[in-house]
This record gives sequence, structure tokens and C-alpha cells, in this order.
Amino acid sequence: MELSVCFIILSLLCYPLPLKGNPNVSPFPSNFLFGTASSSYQFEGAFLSDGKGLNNWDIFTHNPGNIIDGSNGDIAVDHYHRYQEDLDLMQHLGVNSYRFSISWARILPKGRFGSVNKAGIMHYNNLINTLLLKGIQPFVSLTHYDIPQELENRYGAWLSPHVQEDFKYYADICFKYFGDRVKYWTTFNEPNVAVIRGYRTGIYPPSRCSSTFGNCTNGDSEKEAFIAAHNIILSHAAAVDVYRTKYQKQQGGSIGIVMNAAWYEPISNSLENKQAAERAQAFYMNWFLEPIIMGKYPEVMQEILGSNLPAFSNHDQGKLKSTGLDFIGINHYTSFYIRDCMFSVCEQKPGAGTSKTEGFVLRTSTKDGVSIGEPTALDWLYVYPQGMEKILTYIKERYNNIPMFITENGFCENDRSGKGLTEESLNDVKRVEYISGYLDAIAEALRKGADIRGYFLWSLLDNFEWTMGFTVRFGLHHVDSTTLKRTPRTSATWYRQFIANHTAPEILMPKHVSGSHQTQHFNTI
Ligand code: GBH
Repeated sequence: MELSVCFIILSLLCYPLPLKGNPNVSPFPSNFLFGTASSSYQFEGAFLSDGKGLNNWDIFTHNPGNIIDGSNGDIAVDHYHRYQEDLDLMQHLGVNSYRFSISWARILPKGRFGSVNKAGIMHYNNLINTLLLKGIQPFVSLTHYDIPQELENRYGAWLSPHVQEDFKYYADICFKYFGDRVKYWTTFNEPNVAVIRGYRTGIYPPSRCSSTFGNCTNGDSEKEAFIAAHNIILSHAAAVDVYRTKYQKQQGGSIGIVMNAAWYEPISNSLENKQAAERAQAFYMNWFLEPIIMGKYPEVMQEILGSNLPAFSNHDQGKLKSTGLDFIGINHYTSFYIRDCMFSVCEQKPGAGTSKTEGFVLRTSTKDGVSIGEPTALDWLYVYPQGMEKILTYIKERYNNIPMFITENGFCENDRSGKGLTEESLNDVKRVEYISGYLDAIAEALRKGADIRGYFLWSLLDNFEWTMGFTVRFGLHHVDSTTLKRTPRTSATWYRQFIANHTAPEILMPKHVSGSHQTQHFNTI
């Protein structure tokens, strides 16, 4: 038989073509990215090593009372020193991508007011090169909450327009040093969460809020989150502009932003509650996406907030529209019910979301005493896989089916390390159920035509969960608190199998060879 005929038959037998509607065929395209996600502060540790500068989270965690178990990320899970071992774990899982963030203060200990730390550059070069040798694509965030403390001290970081210059300078350095090998960039991780928690409720650095919203010494909850967001949006545009004008053509990568995206289910079918759910999206996610993609804040935010919402100049608007983004990164974990508080009176708990600043909506996990899904170890995380398909479809429709990556999704359990490494802590069936339910929902969205290009599970390892410290565990691998030894959980085996089942055979999808990292990035940008 002709070789080409053989090839065609083989293709038909083995290649998981995304045949719409056929449940027996994998809807995941052959170049779909499967990976795990991490962030520098939560994983790296080595907080004083090799010339790294201090960042806002170093300062914040060392302030007593900020972290529930008094812990910090000084050592975290020591990924800085153990990355080779961790990359071996990834290789074993069979992932083809790894989402991580660069520690800004490791590259620029004093922002643009000092020199580039060569040891920091070397570390990420080693990490990136080792990944590529294993056929794993780096998917890199420029910042994941951590920024050099210097910027905070000098001019109040995100509250000042000066920060745009710093972010642009830093982004340029990253593209210059790493962009020959990194083909997927994101500017910010969850800027919506960072500003809400940093400047409205004050539970993240720089701990600013008004007394009605939280317990801070300084701040203005009704204004500052919007100012910080404004500077972040313009910083994003500045970095994308640098990428587009100086690097993209020659390096051939793409650039986006990562938003935290919850699904907001109207608590009833009333028009008021439906509008409230839409308002909740405006005040949470579209707050950033609409300016970045369309050059303006959502109409409803402008109407409600008036002069508390900064305005874009004509020049800014032009810049935003011309730079935009190539894809949206979506961190989706859970869903909420939304109740209208504009036309009806809601119980006023400070910071519960019901105020004008938060769009007059009440976000709640229960309806008539029944929770939206199964509860987990974190008070905000309920299992509601339908929400994944709904949020993907919502974004697809609102933003013209722009390419999407699920940059985070995952499940947490309580830390039971008091009992040591038990059978129970490794046999994480609840995590497997969660992941498989959410992946099914993604498959469904793909079948219905959403342009989804990757999925990153949070997370490869148990790690430092911000204000929750080490009290909750998100890992496919258990990490021992004293020895930092990594042990695979049932979910690791499950994810490995899932990827194997949904990946085209070797012959049809060659693994990347070291140096040829061009194979997987898309060309529709
Ligand atoms: C992501 O944050 C982070 O990117 C990642 O670093 C983190 O480890 C991971 O998820 C797991 O938490 O508190 O009422 O606003 C998600 C943080 C916390 C943001 C919960 C959305 C919604 C409920 N999320 N929050 S509320």
C-alpha cells in the first residue's frame, strides 16, 4: 500500500479530530496546551538569594498578623533550587506547557532605579532552557502579585502613573532576554484581585482601605482600587506596545492578560437580578477587559461611579485600541449567585459587595440555604463545573471569540500534615472529580466552538496560598512541610492519563526538539 494511504488511514484511526457533537472523539485540538501553573512568590522561596531585591509580599508576610498561620514565602516550596526535580515531575505528567511567573525583584531589585540582576536572568534562562529540552513550552506571567518594594516606597506603586514607566522597562528586559524562547506572555495575573484586595478590602499589600471596608491605617476604598486598576491597564498597554513594536515580528510570540473570572448566576430570573449579574461581571472582569480590548470602561461602571472612575484621554484610548491583546487568560475556580442591591435593599455588610463601589450587587454562594455546589476547604470555592462552560461562552460572545487559555483551575483541601503523609492526603478523589468535571465543561465549550487553546491546572505542588499560608493544599503532588519532599497524589496519575488520552500520537504530533520552539504558537494574531 502507498505510504500516503497508510498515513491517511492511520490519521483517521488515531487523530482526535474535533468532530463537533461526537462524544467519543476528543474535542481538544492537537496543539492544545496542557500544563500546570505556579507563581514566583508562592513557589520559589530563595527570597534573599543571588541578588534578589525585596518585594511587596516579602514585606507584607513579615508583618505579624497578615498571614493566617504566620508563615511566609521565604522558602515556599524551594522551587528556585528544586526546579529540575519539579520539571521532571512535569515531564512525567506528560504536559506540554508550564505557566510560571517571573519575580520582578529578582530581575530588577530596585525597579528601573537600579541595574539588572544577572543572576536572576541566569536563573530564568536555566529554567526556560530545561523546559524546552523536555518539550515543555514556557507560558510566562510578568507579574503575579509580587512587585519590587522599591516602587512602593518611591511613589506608591500602582497609585502613581510612574509605575507605567517601570512596568514597560521591566517588560522590555524580559522580552529582550527571554523572548527568543518564550512564545506566550501575559502581563498581569488577576489584576482585579490584586487591586480589590490591595486597595479596597486591604487584605493584600499594600494594605490600604477605608475603615468601612477593612482594617487599614490608610487608604480610600471608594477610589484607590480604580486608580490602581487604571495604571495597571495603561501599564499593560505600554508593555504590549513594546512587544508589538520591538519584538513580536521577529520573535513570533503572543501576549495577553490573566483575569480572575467567576461565573455569576442571577439568584432568580427577575430582570433586576439578571442585570445585577451582568453588573457584577462589569465591576470584576470587564472592568479591565473592556478598556484593553475596546478602549473604554463598561458603560454601567461610568454611570454608577462617575468621577470616582478615572477617564482615559484620547491618546490613551488610541493606544489601548491599537495594542489590545492576543488572547485572554482565564483563572476560573468557582461560581456565585448574584442578587440585585440597586432596586432592592440588601443586608449591608462592609465590603460584601453591595455598595456603589462594587456595583450594588450581593455575591453569595447559597440560595435558600443551599450552596451553589459542593463546598471545599476555602470559603469561596464551591464545585460548580457548569460555571466553566458558562463563563467561557460569555467571554467568547462578548469578545468575538478571541483565543482563550484557562490559565488556572484547581481544587484545595485542608492541610492535614499534623498526621504526616497519610494515605488519605494522597488519595484525593475529590480533586479528581473536580478537575474531570471542569475539563468536561471545557470540552463542551470547545464543541460549541469556543476558541480555547490551553488548560493549566493549579497546581503542580502544594504551595504558599497567600493569606492562607500553608493551611490549604492545591497540589497534584503533596509537599512535606519539613523536608519539602514531593509525593504524587491520585490526581497526578489521573491528569497524566487524561493528557495521554487526549494527545495525538507521537508520529502525528512530533515532540518539540530543543531549539525548535516555534511549533506550537498560533498564527491568527
Ligand atoms: C488565584 O487566586 C491565584 O492566581 C493563585 O495565586 C492562587 O494560588 C489560586 O488562585 C488559588 O487561590 O474572596 O470573595 O473575592 C484566586 C484568588 C480568591 C480570587 C477568591 C477570587 C473570590 C472570592 N481568588 N476570590 S472573594
